[in-house]
Amino acid sequence: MLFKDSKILSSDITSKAIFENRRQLIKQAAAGAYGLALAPWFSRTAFANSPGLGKLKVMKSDKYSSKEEITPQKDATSYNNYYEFGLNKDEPVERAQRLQTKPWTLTVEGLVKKPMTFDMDALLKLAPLEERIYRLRCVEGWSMVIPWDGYSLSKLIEKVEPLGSAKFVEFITLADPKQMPGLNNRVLEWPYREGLRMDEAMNPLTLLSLGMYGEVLPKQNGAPVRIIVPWKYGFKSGKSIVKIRFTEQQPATSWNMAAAREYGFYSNVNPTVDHPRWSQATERRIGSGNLFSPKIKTEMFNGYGEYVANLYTGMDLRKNY
Ligand SMILES: Nc1nc2c(c(=O)[nH]1)N[C@H]1C(S)=C(S)[C@@H](COP(=O)(O)O)O[C@H]1N2
Ligand SMILES: [Mo]
Repeated sequence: MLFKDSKILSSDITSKAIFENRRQLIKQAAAGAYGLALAPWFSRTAFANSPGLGKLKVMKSDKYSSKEEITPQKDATSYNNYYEFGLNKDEPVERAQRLQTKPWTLTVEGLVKKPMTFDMDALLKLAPLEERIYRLRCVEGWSMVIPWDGYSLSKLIEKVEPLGSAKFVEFITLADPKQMPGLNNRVLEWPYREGLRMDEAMNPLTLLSLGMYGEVLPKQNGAPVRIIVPWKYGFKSGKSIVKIRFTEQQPATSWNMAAAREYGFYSNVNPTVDHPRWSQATERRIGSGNLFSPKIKTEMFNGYGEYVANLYTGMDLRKNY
C-alpha cells in the first residue's frame, strides 16, 4: 500500500522545512532540552540560530558505518514517511511538530524476568551513544544514508532479561488521535506495530536510536526514540516507540495486516524478490542528483549481508519475504 515514489523533488520542500526546524528549535531552546551535551560555543542565541536541534554527545563508530556520501540533513528531515502525520512525504515535517515528546516513557514487558519502564533520561544513560552511518532503504524504491545516534538494542534487551520462551519482539508506536491527525485514516491498523525475531533484535546492527546527525531525533523522524533495522525495508523501523513486548508467537505487524501479499514479516531488503507492483532491483538516492539521474543497484540485505545473512540460512527468502 505504500505509494510508489512520489514525484516531488526534495528541493521543492526544503525551504519550508528549514523554517519549521528553526521554529521548533527556538521553542526547544526556550523549554530547555533533556540530557544534552551542548557544544562549547553554546549560548541561547547561538542555539536558536544554529540549523539544528539539541546536540548529543556521540562516539563515531566505524565498524558498521557506510562510507557513502551522507544524505543532506535537510533532505532526511523533510522527506519522510510517518503515516500518523499524513501520507505525503512533506506532511510529517509540518504536522509532527505538535507531538508532545516530553515527558516520554518506553515500557518493556511481556516474556521478561524484569519488566521495566524507562524515561528518556534513563534511555540516554543506558549505554554510550554511538553514531552509525546506515543506509535506509524504503520499500518504495528510494534510499538515504543517515548518521543515527544510539546504541545496539541488545543493550536494552539485556537489562530486562528475556525468558527462554521469548521468541519475538514487538515494537509499538504511540497512537494518540489528539496529536496524530493521520490516525483518522484507516490505511493501517493503529497503533503502528512492527516486530523482529529475537535473534534479529539481538543482532548488534539493530539500533535503538535517540538521535541523528549528532542531534536529538526530529519529531518527523520518530522522536524521541525509534528502532533502526538497516538490512530491512524502512517500514520495519518504527518511530516514536512507547512499548516493546516479548512474545512467544510471531506478532502481527501493521503493514502485513494491511497487505499481506505485499509486506511480509521479514521484509529483508532483497533485489531479487520484487514487490508485486514494482521491481526492487534498484533505488533512487534522495538528495543526490535528480529524478533523471541513473538509479543505483539495490544490494542484498541492503549491503549488510556479512553481518546478517547467517540469520536466514536454510530459509526460502522468496517465501519468507
Ligand atoms: N510509526 C511509524 N513508523 C514508521 C513509519 C510510519 O508511517 N509510522 N514509516 C516507516 C517507513 S515506510 C520508512 S521508509 C521510515 C522512514 O524514516 P525517516 O522518515 O526517518 O527517513 O520510517 C518507518 N517508520
Ligand atoms: Mo518506507
